Amino acid sequence: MPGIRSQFSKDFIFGAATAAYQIEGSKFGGCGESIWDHFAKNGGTENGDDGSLACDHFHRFEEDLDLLVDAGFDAYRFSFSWSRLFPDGKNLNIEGLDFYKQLLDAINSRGLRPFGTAYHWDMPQALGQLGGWTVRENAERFGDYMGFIARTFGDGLENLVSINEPWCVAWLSHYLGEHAPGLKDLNSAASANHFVCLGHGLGVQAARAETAKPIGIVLNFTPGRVENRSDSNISALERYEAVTNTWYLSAVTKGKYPHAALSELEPLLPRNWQRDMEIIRDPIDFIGINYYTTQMLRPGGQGFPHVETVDRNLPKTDMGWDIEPKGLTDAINLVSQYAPDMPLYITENGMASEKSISDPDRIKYYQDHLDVVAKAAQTLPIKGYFAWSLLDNFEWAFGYKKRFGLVYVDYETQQRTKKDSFKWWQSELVRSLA
Ligand code: GCO
Repeated sequence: MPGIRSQFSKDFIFGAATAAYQIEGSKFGGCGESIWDHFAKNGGTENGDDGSLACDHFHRFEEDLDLLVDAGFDAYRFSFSWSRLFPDGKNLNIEGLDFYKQLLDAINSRGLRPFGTAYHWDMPQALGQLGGWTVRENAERFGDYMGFIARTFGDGLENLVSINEPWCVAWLSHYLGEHAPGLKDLNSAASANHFVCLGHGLGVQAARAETAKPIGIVLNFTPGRVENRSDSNISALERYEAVTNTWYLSAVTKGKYPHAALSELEPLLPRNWQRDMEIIRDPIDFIGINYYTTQMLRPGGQGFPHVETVDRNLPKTDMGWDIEPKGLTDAINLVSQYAPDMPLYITENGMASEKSISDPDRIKYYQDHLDVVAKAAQTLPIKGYFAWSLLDNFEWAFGYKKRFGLVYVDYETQQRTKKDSFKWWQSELVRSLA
């Protein structure tokens, strides 16, 4: 019986994804304090959990890479920790440099294709203290940092992503207060919404000067739904889409912010923001799509974009997120409207489940979402799919309570155990080769 690969073109890439702070262990190797260590210390996370030990991947990366090979994956998506490389935001940490050199060698020597991300949320706290993403100087520092990544590691990478999920970096962290630095302030969110885009643009320019490898961005999408197309529902949906799904997409592909959000945020944007839009839309080579869920909305709620979510009778993940594979089709179509012909990757997709080793719910989630991707890939340039995540890991504000892994991690012993979903991937990918 043919496996999953038979539904895709021969060069379609399958991989799994992780992020530095969620797995490495920030107490090792001269890593500096990041905004996430600081946020955790100040009560921002469940149980006070933090990434100081996480999955101890810093010491166990060889074993973890063997798991990827064992599952039959082609590629590994990981991130560089800004705080490990530049603990004080300025000076290079040689131990950090050596760690990523070893990691890249170990990925390449196994024949895995390394998809690197410059920023998956662990800004050095020293820069957080200077205003984090709400100030221009840090967008400029990010540009320099990404240039460093491209210069130092570009040869060993398949491609390089600037920023993972700018919506989380800016909106979730500065307006909804759920991620570091935990602000609930529209002014800060508006500044961060612009400077994260500028950081991306400066990073792309700096990296372009250092490497010929493809450079892109990873955006997350949570398509909105409304119960009917009344005028008030439609305008609520437009405001929500503009701030959640199209702000960054439109900025990087067209150099414009969407009107339905700009109308409210413009007075709060940094002075002369318009002058940065050319940098922000500097051409990129691919877009990564992260997709987990959709939301049913209605007008209301406090604060911009003046919507509230409505509970639906859909199956839910352990995060409480509705499972709706069609949302991934919508996300793909949205991106391809803004960027026709742009190579796309599904850079994250997966679910939290409270089940430990036997996780049939997760297998079904992957099957249903892969079906959707296979259909879209018949007509659109979708080049690969990455499961989130290889390992159970530090799920940000939820600490270690939520498990997204294909591999179960016992956080006491650091023992890794393959879940059924891991074995499902393995049988699909191996069967495909037969
Ligand atoms: C992301 C996140 C991951 C999360 C995952 C599940 O890029 O969204 O980066 O780090 O763990 O999304 O919430």
